[in-house]
Amino acid sequence: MSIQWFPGHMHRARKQIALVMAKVDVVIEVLDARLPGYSENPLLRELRGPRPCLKVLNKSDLADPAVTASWMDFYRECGTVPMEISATSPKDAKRILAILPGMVKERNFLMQPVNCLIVGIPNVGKSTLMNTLVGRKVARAANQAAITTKQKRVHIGDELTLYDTPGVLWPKIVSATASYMLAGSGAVRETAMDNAEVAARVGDYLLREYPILLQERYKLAELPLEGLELLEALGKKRGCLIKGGEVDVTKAAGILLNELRAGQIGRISLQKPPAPKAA
Ligand SMILES: Nc1nc2c(ncn2[C@@H]2O[C@H](COP(=O)(O)OP(=O)(O)OP(=O)(O)O)[C@@H](O)[C@H]2O)c(=O)[nH]1
Ligand SMILES: [Mg+2]
Repeated sequence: MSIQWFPGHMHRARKQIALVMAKVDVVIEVLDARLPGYSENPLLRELRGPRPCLKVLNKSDLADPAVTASWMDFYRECGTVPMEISATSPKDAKRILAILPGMVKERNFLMQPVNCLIVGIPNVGKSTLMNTLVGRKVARAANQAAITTKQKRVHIGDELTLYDTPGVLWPKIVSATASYMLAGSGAVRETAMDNAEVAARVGDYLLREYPILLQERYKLAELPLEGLELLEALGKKRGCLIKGGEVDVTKAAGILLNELRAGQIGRISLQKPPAPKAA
C-alpha cells in the first residue's frame, strides 16, 4: 500500500504556504514524536527553504520515552534544535515562546512583529499548539486528519504573529512502511485507507517491538506471530463477531488503531531513528 491522499484543500494550503513564506521569519515544524522521520514532509522542507525552523516532537506523552530520547540525540547530531513537547502543555508553550526570538535572523524592520508559521502533516497537533501558545481557543482542534482547511493568523501582542496552517501530506508516499505507520498514527483520513490492512501491518510491528504491552492490554495468554492473527485474537476477546462466529476483522482493526492512538496500549513509538554511521 502506498498512500495517495492529497485532497483539494491540501493543494490550496500548499499554495498559501508558498505565498506567505516570503514574510515568514521562523517556522515551527510540528512532527509526531511517535514517528518523527515519517512525519517530516519533504514538500514543507522545500517550501521553507533556508528559514530557521524549530522542530517540535509533539505528542511525546504518547511516545516511548527511550525512543524519543534517541530521536532528540539524532536531531542534535544533525545540527537541528529539536524540542520534545505536548501541545496542550502551557509550560512547553512557554519554552517555545522563549526560544523563538533568538532563532530569528537579524533584519532591517525591527519594529515589525516576528512572523511564525506552524506547519506539519495532518493531525499532529498544530492547532492545539497554536491555542496553547495564544493561551485561548482560536483554532478548532479535533482527533481527525484534515480538521483545519484554511490558514489562520493570530497576533500575540505586538511582537509575534502566528499562522496555523492546514495539515499537508505529499502527493505520493512511496514507502509502504511509512504509509502504514502514518496511517496508524492517525495522519490519514480513514476513507483514504484500508483500516484492516493498516492495523495488520501496524500489528506486525507492535508484536515485534511491544509484545508485553499487547499481551497486557488484550489479556492474551499467547501472542500470535502476525498482525492479522492479532486482530483475530483481539476480536474474539472483545466480541467482534459476525454470523457464523467469524471475527469481524474491520471492527477489531478499529479497536486496535483507536486504542493505539489514544495511548491505551501504552507509550509506543512507531519509528526509531537510523542507527549512527560507523566511524
Ligand atoms: N496526547 C496528545 N494529544 C494531542 C497532543 N497535541 C494534540 N493532540 C490531539 O491530537 C488531535 C489533533 O490535534 P489538532 O491540533 O487538531 O491537529 P492539527 O495538526 O491541527 O490537525 P489538522 O488541522 O487536521 O492538520 C486532537 O485530538 C488533539 O487533542 C499532545 O501533545 N498529546
Ligand atoms: Mg489544525
